Amino acid sequence: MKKFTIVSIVAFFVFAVLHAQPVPAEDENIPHLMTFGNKAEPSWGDDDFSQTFFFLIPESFKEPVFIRVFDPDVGGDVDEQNGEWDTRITYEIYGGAGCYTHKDAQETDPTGNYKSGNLLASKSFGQNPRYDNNWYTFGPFNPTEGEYVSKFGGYVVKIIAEGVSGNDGNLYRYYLSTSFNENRPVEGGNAFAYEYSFRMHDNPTEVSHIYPYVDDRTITVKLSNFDWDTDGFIRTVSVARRGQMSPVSGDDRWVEDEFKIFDEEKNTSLDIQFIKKKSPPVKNNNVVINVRNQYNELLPFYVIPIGGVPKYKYNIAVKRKQ
Ligand SMILES: [Ca+2]
Ligand SMILES: [Ca+2]
Ligand SMILES: [Ca+2]
Ligand SMILES: [Ca+2]
Repeated sequence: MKKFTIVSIVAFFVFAVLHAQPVPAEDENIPHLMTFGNKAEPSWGDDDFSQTFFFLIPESFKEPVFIRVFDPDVGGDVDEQNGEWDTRITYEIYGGAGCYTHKDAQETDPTGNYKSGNLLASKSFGQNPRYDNNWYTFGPFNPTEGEYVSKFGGYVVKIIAEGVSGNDGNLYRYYLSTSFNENRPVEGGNAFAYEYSFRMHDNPTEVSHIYPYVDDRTITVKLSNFDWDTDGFIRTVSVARRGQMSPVSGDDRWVEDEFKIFDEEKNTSLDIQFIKKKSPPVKNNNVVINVRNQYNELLPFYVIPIGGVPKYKYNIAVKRKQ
């Protein structure tokens, strides 16, 4: 069965060639990633001031790639001010052996050797009008500078954004591109994280999503959410679930929800939906989410969900009730 998982992931790379690689991606409908300076109170919505993403580049792709960051600075437009602008954010890009496979790199907290691998590039930003509401580009990188991971059939590069001073909120996005100046998708590329720290929409009619991939070893999952400010509810949809509600956290709190995985959900993605409260609307809501299995391992959230966005299948539900 394990073999099947590997085959299905490789097949995914072969067929999912048309999507772009904005992070967050279109199907997620998440406005921005969020990382605060390390002097902020966690009640602003970031528990650890560090966020890791992995980019996947299929083995078949031989051209140089660039990692572009939108609004990398902390000031001016987009960002969240707390007193004076006094925050610095450092972006570090790692490749080479262990950048993905080291176990500390696959955890939620910035502890141990989570900066595993070779440092390929780094840059630090404070308030910087030149990159405010604009793009900064890292690279070019040769895909083989990443770590080859056979189960993905390609190379993995890691980027860590970390608030190294100050208490303001950095909002930003990424794009894995073939171009220095423009956002051009890498054919068959993808990106994933084990924990998302992000900004919800202000508009209460917008629904954001993440898509954790459930492999065939998964029996139960534990969904943890932080600092949701009691903003609506979290709903899980899958091939076998029409819409299961989970509780959301209040200010500066973690809340967990654990549930069993159905056989039909193995080797598919879940669609975890963040549905905002209609009134009073919660604005500037920064939140954190992760999902673990029964072994306490984290499930990856792919920006382009593996197997596509899952659709509830009535037939599966009927079969389950018989
Ligand atoms: Ca400040
Ligand atoms: Ca800015
Ligand atoms: Ca920013
Ligand atoms: Ca919040």
